[in-house]
Amino acid sequence: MSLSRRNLVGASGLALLGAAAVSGRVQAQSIPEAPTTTTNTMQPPLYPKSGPDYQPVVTLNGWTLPWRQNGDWKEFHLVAEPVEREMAPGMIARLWGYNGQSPGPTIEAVEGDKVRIFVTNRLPEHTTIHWHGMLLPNGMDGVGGLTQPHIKPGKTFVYEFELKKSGTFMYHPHADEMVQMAMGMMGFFVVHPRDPDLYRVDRDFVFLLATYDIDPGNYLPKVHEMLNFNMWTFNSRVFPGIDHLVVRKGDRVRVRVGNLTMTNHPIHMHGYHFEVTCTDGGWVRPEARWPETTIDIPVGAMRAYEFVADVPGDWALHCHKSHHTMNAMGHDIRTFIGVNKREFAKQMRRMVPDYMPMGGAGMADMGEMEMPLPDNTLPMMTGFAQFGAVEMGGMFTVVKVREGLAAGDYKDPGWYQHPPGTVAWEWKGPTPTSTSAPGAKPVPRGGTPVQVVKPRGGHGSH
Ligand SMILES: [Cu+2]
Repeated sequence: MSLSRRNLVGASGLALLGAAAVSGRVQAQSIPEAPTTTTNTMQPPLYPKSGPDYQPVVTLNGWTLPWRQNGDWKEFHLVAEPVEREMAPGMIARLWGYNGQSPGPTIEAVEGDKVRIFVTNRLPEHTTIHWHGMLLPNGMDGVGGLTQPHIKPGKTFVYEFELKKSGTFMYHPHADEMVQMAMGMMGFFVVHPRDPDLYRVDRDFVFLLATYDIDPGNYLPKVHEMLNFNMWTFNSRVFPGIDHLVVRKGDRVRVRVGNLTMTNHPIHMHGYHFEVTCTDGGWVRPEARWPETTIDIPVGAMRAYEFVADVPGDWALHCHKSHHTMNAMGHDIRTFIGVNKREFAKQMRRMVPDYMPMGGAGMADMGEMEMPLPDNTLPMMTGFAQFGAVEMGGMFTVVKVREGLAAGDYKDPGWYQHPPGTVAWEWKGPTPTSTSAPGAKPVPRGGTPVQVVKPRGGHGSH
C-alpha cells in the first residue's frame, strides 16, 4: 500500500474515530437486512419484544419496518427505490417509495432510543432523508447540500440520533423534493413515550395524505403538477381501496394524519366529537386540547386526534373538500344540472356515437354507472356499501366501531347491522303540498321572488 493511500485511509479513519466517540459508529459493523413488501393491505401491529411496552400503531394499507437491536442502537434499513402501488383494484401507479411500497414503512421506536438508520439509494438519481419534526443534530437533518452530501445512486448513508421526544414525525427526501415527493416518497416515524401509560390508547392508526396527477391510461404521476391533482389519497390508496379503521366499542382511539401534499385537507369524521392531542411539534397538553369534528391538516404538518369509541356504527372519515373524494376526475366537465339530457344526447350522438349524457339532475347517477374506462384508471365516484353506491372516491374511508371485538383484532367485520328502527326510512303516506312559511309573501313557483319596483309618484315614466 502506498504512503499516500495510507494517509488517505488515516485521514478518513480519524474522521470516523471522531464521530465514533459521539455515535458509537464502531458498533455498526454490518448493514441489517432491508425487509420489503409488495402487500398493500394493513399489516398487523409490530408489538415490542424488548424494552418499554407500547401500543404499536397500524398503518392503513401499510406496515411497520422491523428493526434489529445492536448494542444500544435500534438499527433500521430503508431502501429508496421505484415501486408499484395499486391505488385501488383496477389502477396501478408506478411510484418511488421505500422497501417495496409507497408510502414507505412506518418506523416505530421509543423516546430515549438511539436509532441508526441505513438508507440505500436504488433510485436513478440522488436522494436524502429528512426526519420531519425530529429534534436531532444538524448533520442528521437530511437536507441535501446543506447538512450532508447527497446519497448518490447505489450508495448507502447512515443516520444516527437519539429520540429526544415522543410524538409523531414523518420522513421524506430533501433532494429534488418536487419530483421525489410527487412520486410518493414519504413515511411515518412514530416515537412512543418511555412511560407506557402516558397518553396510552387502545388503537392507533396512521396515514399520510398524498396527491398524484396521473392521466387515465397512464402509470406515472406528472411531477410538475402543483394544484390540479386527480388522485387524492390516504397512503397512496383511494376509496374504495383504503383500509377501514376497525375499532372495538369502548376503545380509546388515536388517528394520526400527516399532510405531504401541496394543499390543506380538512379531515372530517362522523359520529364523534374528538380532541386534537398531538402535532408534529409534540403532544398537546391535556388542558389545552380542543374539541373538533373536522381537523384541518396544514401542508407539511401532522395532526393526531383521539376519541373514545362509544357509539357503534359505520362512520365516514373523509376529506371535506368534495373534489378530494373523487377519482381521476377531469376538471373540464361542464355542469349539466337542469339540462334536458335527451335532446342534448341526440345531438351529441351524431358526433359521438357512444355519448352518454350525465349529470342532468346532479352527478349521483355516475356513482352507479358502469362505463367503459380506459386501461388503468378508476371511475370518478365509486365504492358500494350495504345500501348502494357511496358515490365517493379519493380521500374517503369508514371507521367501523363494533361491540365485542378482541383486542388487536383489525379484521373487517362487514357492514354495520343497525338495530331495528334506527335507519332513516321512507315515508309512504301522502305528502302535503308546499305552503308558505307563516308571514312570508307568496313566491312564484319555480323561481326566486321577483321584486316589483313601483315607479315613484305613479308616473311610470321609466
Ligand atoms: Cu383534501
